[in-house]
Formats: sequence, structure tokens, C-alpha cells
Amino acid sequence: MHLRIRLTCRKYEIWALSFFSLVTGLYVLHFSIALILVNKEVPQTRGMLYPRESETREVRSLDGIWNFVRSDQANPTQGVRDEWYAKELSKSRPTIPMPVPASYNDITTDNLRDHVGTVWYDRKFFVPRSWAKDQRIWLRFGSVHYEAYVWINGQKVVKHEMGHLPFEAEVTDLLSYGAENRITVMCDNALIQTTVPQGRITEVPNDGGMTIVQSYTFDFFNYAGIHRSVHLYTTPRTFIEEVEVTTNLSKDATIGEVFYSVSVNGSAANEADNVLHIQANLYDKEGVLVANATSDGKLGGKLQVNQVKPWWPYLMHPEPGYLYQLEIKLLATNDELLDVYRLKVGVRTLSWNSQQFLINGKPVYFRGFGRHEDADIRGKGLDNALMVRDFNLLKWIGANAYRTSHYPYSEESMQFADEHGIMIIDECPSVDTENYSQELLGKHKSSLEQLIHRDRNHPSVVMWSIANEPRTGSVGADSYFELVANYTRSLDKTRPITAAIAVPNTQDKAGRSLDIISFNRYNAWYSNAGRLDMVTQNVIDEAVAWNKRYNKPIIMSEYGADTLEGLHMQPAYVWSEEFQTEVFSRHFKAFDELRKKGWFIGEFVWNFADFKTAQSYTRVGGNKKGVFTRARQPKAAAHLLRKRYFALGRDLDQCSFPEDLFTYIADLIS
Ligand code: GCB
Repeated sequence: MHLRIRLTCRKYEIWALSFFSLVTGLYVLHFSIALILVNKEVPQTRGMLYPRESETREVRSLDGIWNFVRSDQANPTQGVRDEWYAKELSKSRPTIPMPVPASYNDITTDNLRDHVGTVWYDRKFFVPRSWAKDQRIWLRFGSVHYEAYVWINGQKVVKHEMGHLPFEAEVTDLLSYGAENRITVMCDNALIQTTVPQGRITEVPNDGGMTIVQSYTFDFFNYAGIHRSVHLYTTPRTFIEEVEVTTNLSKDATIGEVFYSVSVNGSAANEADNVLHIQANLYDKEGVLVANATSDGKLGGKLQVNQVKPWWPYLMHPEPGYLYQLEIKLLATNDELLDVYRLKVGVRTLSWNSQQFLINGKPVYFRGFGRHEDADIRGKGLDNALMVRDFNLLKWIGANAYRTSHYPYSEESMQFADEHGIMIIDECPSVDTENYSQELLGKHKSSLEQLIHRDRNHPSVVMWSIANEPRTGSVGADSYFELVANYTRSLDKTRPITAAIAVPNTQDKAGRSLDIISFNRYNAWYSNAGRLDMVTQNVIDEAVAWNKRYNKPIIMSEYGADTLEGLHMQPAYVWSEEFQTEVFSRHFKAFDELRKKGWFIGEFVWNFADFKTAQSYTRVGGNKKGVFTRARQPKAAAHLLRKRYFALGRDLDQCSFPEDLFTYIADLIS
């Protein structure tokens, strides 16, 4: 096994000077000042359908309490050299209990929080005898941050680099059937200049000698561990490995089309006399069959839905988030049923031009949030209670969108967004990207490939965000982002591409490669702190400048102010609830001016809720720019924002007001 030992920072190769661009059959070479980037192929994801039971599939969760060991920081590869995976972890080191899924950082009372390097998990589980018959067994992780190495019964299974994205491997031949098995996972949280996101590892003196320190410029805590569920699932020998769905609507939105394409894995797919085919059935919410089709051997086709109910965002239609169920049956030549997989499908179209972004032909105005997957104790661990609470709050406040800042969120939350009509700007884990290099480019592209592969069928996903606050003014940014954007487009042409940019528009080199420009700016906070009189015109001027430069739709993807709940100061003063409320209000004024111009298409508050960051003197227990506290209770500004989001909903989308939107003050008629 090749293990990255990253106790010292790697050296970066800055390549020769040139302005030459060459296209060959395989490569596109981009040469710019001091950096040459080669557009190499990246590995393509296969399979990874969300684990779902059906008459041909079983799913088992391995979530629960696992055993846990942290490696010695100065000796992160010891466990591999000493083969800790060959037997129970407790035979090599004392173990502690660790919940899965959860970040490990905030579970114990010691300094595990700041551990850098590898940690180990293991647990035992039974595999039933019945699974031995004519099936294949897959082991799937929803996400491990950052890098994972997995063994079953001491045998190497899979290695995966990149947090927040699923990976899986077949374990059919590694399991003992009707017997106990052991799974071992080593997880490495170290971030360096060629990981996504980037970080730095340095060795510095401390009171005990030398210690290893992880630093990063992004503004959220580098939580680590097995963050999402671990599943074992069965498939038949020949099974549905991939399903890709796209949809279309007739001009009058009465007829829907669902295009499906299926890939199959298994020996039956290669038998000359066995032409596999697909029976595709589409059911509405009541379970009524509304369309069906049988494919030829190409395993793809089209379903036509008359009197279709399109997928609409929340508050844009009385019945938002309408989903059909697509049933895919894989059949052999003799119509023998080989496999069944079902998924939800929303029928909608997306389109965009230099002014607008449209869904089902109707212009969209985004009113939303930047968010984090973050909570006390469990960190970034999947938590259904928190997820459902967050969606209740999103709907209470009248939001119709959020950006998955600054990494892909759980698959469960993507499904929830589909159901509730919340639009998602789906962001890959590239945040604060700098020091562009060939290796980084490969990883960045791979993160987008994995993200698009995972999320391409979600109607809620309306845009890809290829980065947050990259240093797009620096050398190499132009060709780097052109390559990243073009690669993203080559994977999905149905959605526009954006990035949340923070450099001044005069310095930016990435906007030309995007379809929609998003910018982050903290007027009255990081610039002109406390000056509420310096917000509105600055926001207007900057948005206008971005539009003028690129002639593309503009979104303000972040604005806000840190706010300590319960701190009140009149007149408004930084950190008080009054100040956050005022900052929002000054932005609203700017947004309303900008909306009149026709190309300003959305406002996203930073942040939905308070969240944890690395320790610094600018952060009091974390970033406090939440409209909700970390415990998901509203600050004063939440009530103001709610009135605005519903007012926009009524003005633009003719939604009705909730009864409790305005508190009774006086009977003004009498
Ligand atoms: C930003 C970043 C976000 C930070 C935020 C802040 O521009 O995109 O990750 O948390 O500023 O509050 O500083």
C-alpha cells in the first residue's frame, strides 16, 4: 500500500514560461505565465447508486458504536507497518468507543479535537448465510473525511481520497458467510497543498519539543472521521450499476419527457444470446402508473408523461417538489427479472442566458443561504434530526435555495431538497484554492466528477459551484479555471456553472469561464466595519461592475455580520442583534435596486447557522454569522429575513403569506 506521509509540506513545481496552447487527441495543454497545466483524464466513478432495498436487493447498516484508536501524531504510518488491520484493533492498542456516523473531534474530553494524521476504527458484524447464494455484496461509505483506507477481515478493500463523497467496493469474496466479520478503517485528516481543500502541515516547537500543526485558510473546522452511514448491500450477479435521468417539458408544460439510460454490471451482460433490456415504469405520487417503456439492448429510452406535474421550487407553485417514482427493471432475453432499482424523478427544465436563470421557462430569483453541515458534538456527522429541523427552518423563513458551501452535503439532504422543492447550488470541496498545480487540478476535477456522478439525477440541483473564494487573481488562475469549468461542462451540459468569487472584479480571471457570476462581500464587516452607511451603494456598484465586466447574471452569494445572540445595542454596534438586522436591511435596499436591472438573480445570506471554525482571535466559539444559532434557534435578524423572503415570494411568485408572518400591533382600520 502506498501511504502518503505528509509530515513536511511538499514542494511545488512551477513550470516554464510560455503562452502556447496545443490541442492533441488526448490532451489540451494550457501554458500561461509560470504555469503549464495539462488537461489529463481523471478516473471515472462507477456505480454508487444510493443503497435502496428492492425485491432483488438487501441493505444493512453498519452504523453504531465502533472501536477507535488514534495514531501517534509523530508516527502516523505505524499502524500500517505493524498491520493493525490484521487483527482486532484492541489487540494492538487500547480502544475507545466512537459513534459512526460522526466526526470524532468533539466526542472525547481530551485533545482529540486537534489531532492531526491517522486514526483507526474497527467493528465486527455478521453476514447471514442466505447472502452466500448467487449474490454480490458491496460495502459503501457515504463519506469519510479526508482519506480512507479500508480492510475486511484483514484484506485490503479500497482506498479513497476526498471528504464528503461516497465510495464503495465489492466485498463478495472477502466476507465469511453465516459468520462474524471485521471491518477496519484508517482515516487521515491531513490537508496539504495538493488535497481538496488545501492545507499545510508544519512541524513547530512546543513546550515538549516539536509538534505537528495543521493550518488552513478556509473558515470552518476541519472535522474528520466516518461522517456518513456505512452500508453493506446486495445486488444480483448481474445488476443495474448506473441510472442516469434527464427530463424535458413541452412548451406549454403539459407533456413531460423522462430520458433514462442504464448501465449493467455482470456476466449476463456479455452473453451473446442474452439481450438484456429495461422495463421502465413511472408512477405518480399516488402510485398510479403514468408511463412505461421497454428499451432495446441499448438500455435507454424515453417515457412520455401527459398532464405532467413539473418539479417546482418551494413557494413558486402551490405543489412544489413534485416527484415521480421511476422503477427500473432489468430483464433477460426470456423476460426473467434480474434486478429492480427505484428512484425519485422530478420533471423540470433549466435554461439560462446573459440575464436570467429559468426553471420550467419561468425566471428564478434565488433567496437563500450559504450553509454548513455542522453541529455540536457530532460535528459533520450525518444527523437526521438536525437535517429535518434545518429544512423546517428553511421553509419557515421562506428560502427557496441554498449553496452547499463549501463541500457536497449528504445524499439524504439532497433527497430531502428534492422532496421539499429547495434549489441547490451544489459546490465541490474546493475552497480558498491557491498555488495552482497539475496535481491539484487533477484532484479538483475528480471532486467534480464524483459530485456530478452522485448528484446528476437530483431535480433540486440547479447549478454547479466549482469553487469558493479561489484566488482567481493569481498566476495560472485563468487556465486552471477554464480547464475546471470546461471539464464540468463536459460532464453535464444541463446545468450552469458558477463559483463564489471574492477577489475584486478587476483582478478576477475566472469569471469568463463561468455561466453565472457569484460574489461574496462583507460590507460593514470586513470592509468598513460598523459603517452601515457604506453598504447599499457599495453592493450596487460592485454587482454592476461584475455584470459590466462579464455580461452574465449576478448573484450575491455571501453577505452578513457576526452576531452574538442576546447581545443588544441601540444604536446598532458590531456583533449585536441590531447590527445584523441593520446590515441585512441595507443589503435588501441594494438588492431591490439591482433587481430592477434584470440580471441580478439572487441573494444568499452568510450563514444559515453559527458554526465551528479553527481557533482564532476573530472567532468567539466559531463563526457567528448565523441567522440561527448553532442550536437552530432564530436571532432577531431571522424574523426580518423571513418577512423579506415571503415578500419576495409574493411579489415574484404569487405565494401567500403565512398567518403568523406579522405580529399584531394595532387595529389600524378602527
Ligand atoms: C467568506 C467565506 C466563508 C467564511 C466567511 C466569513 O467569504 O466564503 O467561508 O465563513 O467569509 O464569515 O468570514
